[in-house]
Amino acid sequence: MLYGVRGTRFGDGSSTLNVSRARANFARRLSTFGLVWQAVTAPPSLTLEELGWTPALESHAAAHSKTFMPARVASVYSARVEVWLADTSAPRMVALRGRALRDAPEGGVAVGDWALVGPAGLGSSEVVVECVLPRRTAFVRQAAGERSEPQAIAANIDRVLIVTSVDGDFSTRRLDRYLVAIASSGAEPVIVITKADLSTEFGEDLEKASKLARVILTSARTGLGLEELRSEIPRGTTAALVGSSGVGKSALVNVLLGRSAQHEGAVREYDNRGRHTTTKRSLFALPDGGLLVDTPGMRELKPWQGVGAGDNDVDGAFADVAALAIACKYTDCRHGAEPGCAIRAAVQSALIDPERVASWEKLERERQERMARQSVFALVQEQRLARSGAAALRKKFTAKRGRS
Ligand SMILES: Nc1nc2c(ncn2[C@@H]2O[C@H](COP(=O)(O)OP(=O)(O)OP(=O)(O)O)[C@@H](O)[C@H]2O)c(=O)[nH]1
Ligand SMILES: [Mg+2]
Ligand SMILES: [Zn+2]
Repeated sequence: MLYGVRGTRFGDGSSTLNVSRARANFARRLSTFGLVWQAVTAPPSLTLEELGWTPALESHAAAHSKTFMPARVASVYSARVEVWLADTSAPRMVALRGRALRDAPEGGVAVGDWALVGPAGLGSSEVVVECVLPRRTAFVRQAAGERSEPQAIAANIDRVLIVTSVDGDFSTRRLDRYLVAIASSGAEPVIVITKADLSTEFGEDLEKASKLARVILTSARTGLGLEELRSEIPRGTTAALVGSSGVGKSALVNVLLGRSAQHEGAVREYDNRGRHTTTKRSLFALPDGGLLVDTPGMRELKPWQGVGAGDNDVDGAFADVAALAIACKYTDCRHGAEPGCAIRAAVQSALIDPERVASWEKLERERQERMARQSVFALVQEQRLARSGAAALRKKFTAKRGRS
């Protein structure tokens, strides 16, 4: 059955009325019981579709109890999340059930995830996340520090807006890194160059960036490029802002929202770097539709592609170089002194920038190291799941025996 809370029909089915009635009843109980969480990012009242709900999510939800309500994760606080429900402007702070935490998608529950929420127990006014629904897209990186594990930055996003400023942040190498991470996310990359009011010498950066992805030149001060940026986040879609600290991500959130919802931090005078002003990932609803995720500035971005997650993400971001590599005489060509190297030939005839080749080689080397580490991580996870599965079975068995 494919049905939205407000009775918006995605498809047809005989039990649709019951589903929407059950959900409506639960929605009423949600508004009668319990405290309403006063969040900074309080959304206007949005329909499920405006929140990004899709027929695919509806069919995932159909496998669960009809009384559960779909909710979009707007902020994550370890074992609790702030969620937005359809047709109410009151966000809720809810706990995650153990199994929702345990079965969370890759990199943990993230802003933008869709969850099903329900009462904590029979007649209880407390609401909990029962499960997190499978994601359509996700921007995942390797968690900061030495640990080799994934961290989901934003989920179910249509576009990742890679933000870089004209006042010294621009780096093609860094953009390459973001593009590799986005290649396996399922989302579309757009490069947003900010603070155009601060310089007139960004022509070269603009040209380099436009070879990598679509580019929008903006200024939060003069309003340059904001209409174009808005058109990237139409109603029912979600975009995430990512980039270094101080490049003006939160300033973009504020101008697009038309109010000062996020703190903007001054950049350091000597190197124009930011001071990591934003510390939480959070969701914002734009006045003319569309949802936007603001994220804290990243010091480093190490891409993460799940083991066995399909196409190689580095090749995805470097399709031009990867296509050349296929034409090398030897399949294990290291693109050094080997005869018949198509990449070296392309560099020599100025068909490709040697810097781009160097960037590809570095990211490809990193990918191979990362895949080796990730295989270890996947194995540890598997063992952990097997242990917790066995423990759950034992508990069930003991409980059954206790009853009989
Ligand atoms: N002149 C000018 N300044 C800007 C623009 N956008 C942002 N700024 C300033 O740049 C500084 C950093 O902006 P933020 O929006 O806090 O940067 P951020 O990317 O959110 O930084 P983190 O939260 O630390 O990741 C602030 O002082 C902003 O006011 C712009 O378009 N033009
Ligand atoms: Mg910020
Ligand atoms: Zn070669």
